[in-house]
Amino acid sequence: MIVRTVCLSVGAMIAGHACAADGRPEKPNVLLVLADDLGWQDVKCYDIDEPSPYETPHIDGLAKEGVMFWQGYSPAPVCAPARCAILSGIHPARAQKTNVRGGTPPAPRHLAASRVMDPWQTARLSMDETTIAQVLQDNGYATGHSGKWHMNMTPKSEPLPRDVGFDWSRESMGVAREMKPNRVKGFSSDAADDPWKLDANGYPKNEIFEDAVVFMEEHRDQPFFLFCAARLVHAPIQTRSKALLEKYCKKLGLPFPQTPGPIALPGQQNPYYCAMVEEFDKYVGDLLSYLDTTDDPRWPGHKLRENTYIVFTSDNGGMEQLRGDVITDNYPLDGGKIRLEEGGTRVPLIIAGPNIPANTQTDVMANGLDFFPTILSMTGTAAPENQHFDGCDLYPLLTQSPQDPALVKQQDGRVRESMMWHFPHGVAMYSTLRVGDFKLV
Ligand SMILES: [Ca+2]
Ligand SMILES: [Ca+2]
Repeated sequence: MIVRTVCLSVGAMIAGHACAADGRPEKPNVLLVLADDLGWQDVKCYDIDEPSPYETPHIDGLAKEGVMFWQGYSPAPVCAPARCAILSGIHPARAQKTNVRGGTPPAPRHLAASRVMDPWQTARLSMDETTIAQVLQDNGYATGHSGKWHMNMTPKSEPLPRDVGFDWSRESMGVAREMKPNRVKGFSSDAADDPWKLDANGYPKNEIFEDAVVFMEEHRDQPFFLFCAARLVHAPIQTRSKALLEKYCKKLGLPFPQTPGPIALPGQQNPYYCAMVEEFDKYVGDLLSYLDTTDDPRWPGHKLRENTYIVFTSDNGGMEQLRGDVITDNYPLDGGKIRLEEGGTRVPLIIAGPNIPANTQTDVMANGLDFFPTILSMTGTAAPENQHFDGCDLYPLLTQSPQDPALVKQQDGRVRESMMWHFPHGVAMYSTLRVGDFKLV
């Protein structure tokens, strides 16, 4: 066990890492929690129009402990390219990784109806790119991944998490495995052998978040980086908790569904999805509670939370509809997942941790591409030589003046004034460019 109670590095002090005054170990932990398809209006503290029935007390609480971005963006409107961009810091267009499926020769979409071809794209994280996990691993961090991966062409193909810098990885479906025989039957019970056994509060066991806690418990005696990639609140739209489904049916004034058919009510009135959002929030709360209550072996007398940065976001905007189910509503944003309008790319984003002011909101633009350089600054880790970053280091913004856009600088030193997205797929085949308060589609 390594116990550091004194500041070891003048360099770390210069970089703004308080360690002399309070004895905090110089390499803080980093927890990156990535939701799947959680929309900008799906978290209560972001809900600005017609109030949704969703309850997210733990994420709302996290927002009160750090900086809440109103203009946080994902790098892409769908899962895989956003995930690759977050881990590599490379824009999906530069990486030629712009969609979920690919890696095969382009072909016309339809021989008669639509002869347009999508451009070739890799369908996976490039083995030539360096990930944030690799760089932190080289700097002495234990690096862990739990949950969804989805950065390879097929579930077993390269790169797997261990190929790109994760020491420890447990991939699983958690509660997202499709319910059998359907979503109004096959609820969880409290039987010991139920893989989704209900806990004392009625929430189903979710392997992804339990694995995340196992990783932290096994590695808390050294600095750690944990990438917890949830599968909530992605389809299948279902909940294994009958009580939660009943709760939201009641809240919405709906009868308990007798058949698994689609819920077509407009807005944010899908009781299955309501339950999923609450479950997701509860599991995030479990991680926060672990950090809040667990001693930091590297910093006697302190809890892990005091020396852990938490980055919370979603991989793309909310999925509004699927097979007749109205899932959620990103309004007042336009569109949702798979589209480049704001609803497909704007996401909840909260960052908290040492030296970051609590209860702070900002309108400064941020992007998942920023996490790599930001985490390097948080951890005092040097960037690899010749590493290109398409995002910006948010650390000066977060720690000095979270409302000052002039603190967000590109790798070339210029203040960031624009962001672009590239999605040459689907019916629209488009790019979008945001400059200041304008957006060109
Ligand atoms: Ca709403
Ligand atoms: Ca997603």
